Amino acid sequence: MKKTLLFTLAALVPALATAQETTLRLVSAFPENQFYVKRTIEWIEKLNKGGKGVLQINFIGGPKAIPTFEVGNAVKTGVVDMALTTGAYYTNLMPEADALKLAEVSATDQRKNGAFELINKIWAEKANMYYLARVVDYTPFHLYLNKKIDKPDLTGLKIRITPVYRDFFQALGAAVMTTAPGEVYTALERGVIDGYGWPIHGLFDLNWQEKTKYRVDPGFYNAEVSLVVNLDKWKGMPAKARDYLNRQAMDYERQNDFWKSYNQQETKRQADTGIQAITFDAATDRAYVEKAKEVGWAGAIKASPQYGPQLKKLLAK
Ligand code: 173
Repeated sequence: MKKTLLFTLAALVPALATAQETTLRLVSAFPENQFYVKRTIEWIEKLNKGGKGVLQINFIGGPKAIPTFEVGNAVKTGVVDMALTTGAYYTNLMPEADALKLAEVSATDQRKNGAFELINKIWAEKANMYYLARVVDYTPFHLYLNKKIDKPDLTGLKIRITPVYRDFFQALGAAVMTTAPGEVYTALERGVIDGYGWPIHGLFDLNWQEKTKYRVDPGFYNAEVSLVVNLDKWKGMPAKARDYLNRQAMDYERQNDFWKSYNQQETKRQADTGIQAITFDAATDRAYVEKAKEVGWAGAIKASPQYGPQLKKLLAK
């Protein structure tokens, strides 16, 4: 009897230990061969190595698993537990998501000035998400073109967008078309678009340099890519797993200075491959960037009269 009990206990202990291990299913809204995803997969590998018995992340895939613009809803409803995505891809859940591109305050400072708490209040209320960490920062967006312009006037041009660029490019006179990143190459190849909005980096991941002639300088806004977690999952997992995930995500976010040097390299790589910079005079540059900011916040406040002004107070300079 005693022996049997001991035997049973001995058999149960490891089972209990593994039962405590949390596994999170993560998808990426960006294509799998893209650098953000490669970087995140490396992060996951490290997390999994140190997280045995506590937490494991299972990378499910990119837009082939869940289409780019449906990833937000998949996190909200718990179809997946976590995602690597950007706010522009889930404005269907909440217009506020796209305001993070307007941040002139780094993620590190957003954690200090209350922005992080505000974001989490809104994300919880509207998207059932925990906003875990911002893993791209210090990165401007640019307009890339295949037709030359000599002033910031996009009349007659068809430009690929996401919500990030819509108000700004329309204000410059463009006709716009929304696509996921995975459709840009084909749209360029077929001549369906004359250009597109995208960060200063990452053209080469998807071979867009083959189909791109010009980049308009200066850049504008601040590309945001983040890890978000289904809120029920976040709250329901053991404290140990949650703390570990949080610590690992903070480590990832703290590497954001990396983007500063990477962006310089990528700018050079674009020049080396023959992408020409279109530049204006200093006054036009200032007006261009100012206009981006102005229409960006006007759009954010119109879409969310409740939270737009609060976000502006904490994110803008
Ligand atoms: O697809 C996009 O152009 C876009 O909105 C975006 C946002 C953040 C990083 C990269 C792309």
